[in-house]
Amino acid sequence: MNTGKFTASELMEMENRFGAHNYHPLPVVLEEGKGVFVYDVENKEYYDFLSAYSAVNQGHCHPKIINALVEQAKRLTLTSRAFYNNRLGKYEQFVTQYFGYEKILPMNTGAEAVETAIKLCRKWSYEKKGLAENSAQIVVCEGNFHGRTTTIVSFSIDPSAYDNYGPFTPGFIVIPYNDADALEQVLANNPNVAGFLVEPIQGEAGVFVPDDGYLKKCYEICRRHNVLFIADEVQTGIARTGRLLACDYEDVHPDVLILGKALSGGTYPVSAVLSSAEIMDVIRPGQHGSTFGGNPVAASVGIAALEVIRDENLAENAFLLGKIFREEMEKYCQKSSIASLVRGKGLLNAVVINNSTQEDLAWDVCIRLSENGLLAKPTHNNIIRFAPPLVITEKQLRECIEIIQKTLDSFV
Ligand code: IF1
Repeated sequence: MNTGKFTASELMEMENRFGAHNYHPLPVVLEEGKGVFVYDVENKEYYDFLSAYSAVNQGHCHPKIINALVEQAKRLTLTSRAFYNNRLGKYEQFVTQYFGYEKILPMNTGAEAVETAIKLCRKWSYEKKGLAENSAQIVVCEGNFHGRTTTIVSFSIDPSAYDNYGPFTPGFIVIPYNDADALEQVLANNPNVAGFLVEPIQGEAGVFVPDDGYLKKCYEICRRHNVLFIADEVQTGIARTGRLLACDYEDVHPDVLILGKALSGGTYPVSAVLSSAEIMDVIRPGQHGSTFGGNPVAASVGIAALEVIRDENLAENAFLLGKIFREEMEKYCQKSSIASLVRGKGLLNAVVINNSTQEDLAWDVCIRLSENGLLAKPTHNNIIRFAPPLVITEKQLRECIEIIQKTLDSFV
């Protein structure tokens, strides 16, 4: 029977009892992952359609990335940036060439990279654009999600993200998403705007894809007003949406690019800010940093993770399979009374559940999906995000579409 192993309910009880209640997880306790699959403590297999919020694009425990992690961990893990290490320079050269930038500033989490971009933008605006001290404004969008720090939640419009966390950091202007005219107006009327921080697709908002041309228009407006176009591709980047970057769809090369999550294939916290030398050089020694940022393990893992994306053609796979997913789900939604619509790009998709008869129906759908061997999580009550690892095959995807449709059918 139970040979010293904890049961699922014991493990959940421990988290509930000793952990802060800042999450409400689905009642599934995982202990292994391989490719598109995760396994719970009873060895039940699931397709992972969350991919750790798009961090595990390369699939769970990708052997090449794990090998880079383990081999480097055996040699040297951390030096701090007080000294050089033999991995960082190679990584910095590799990443900048990979994404077409001159400079990278390495951090760990997505939120730290966003914070770094904000600081970089402000400093640039004082030292290059010539704004008066402490006057810089950064324009952000309604429905944004950029992380959890006090400054970042200062410009969230989601009460659960900011309620009772004040006082808040000033210096942000919120405009509607997917509205280039609103950006034009605010820049035309406000000479103190330093940057525009935007998600190419809003993930947390429910996978909200803006109109074609929106990013390009915004980029051009920023150019005209000498405002930095800052793309948060923490979630959309690294092949998730069917191109290496979601901005690639519109040939937009952000002035400042923010990456995280899949930059390590989900094996380690690795994030980065990329930019031109002219912008990045405003930060000089001692003016920004991190104990762990740019450590040798992160550097080794980062190279391996990006090589996997390229060598396994994961952007193409996400593009093709994403099309199939939306085509099949669109057909299904047309005749379903509980699935209203599907939207997304590449393998970042969401299905909107008709919750008019039961408010938390999406939660129940996700519970039943897990019973049927597929993990997904609801967001905003009635939206289910479907984002499998990009290594998924067409055959597997079609099997998953069937699981999803059968599960939805069981609620009619
Ligand atoms: C949580 C969502 C996903 C992000 C973008 C920065 C960050 C994130 C565009 C910060 C993080 C997260 C964090 C996670 C849930 C998650 C999420 F549902 F909230 F929106 F992915 F869909 N920019 N996204 O999406 O990165 O500091 O977390 O490394 O529970 O907060 P981080």
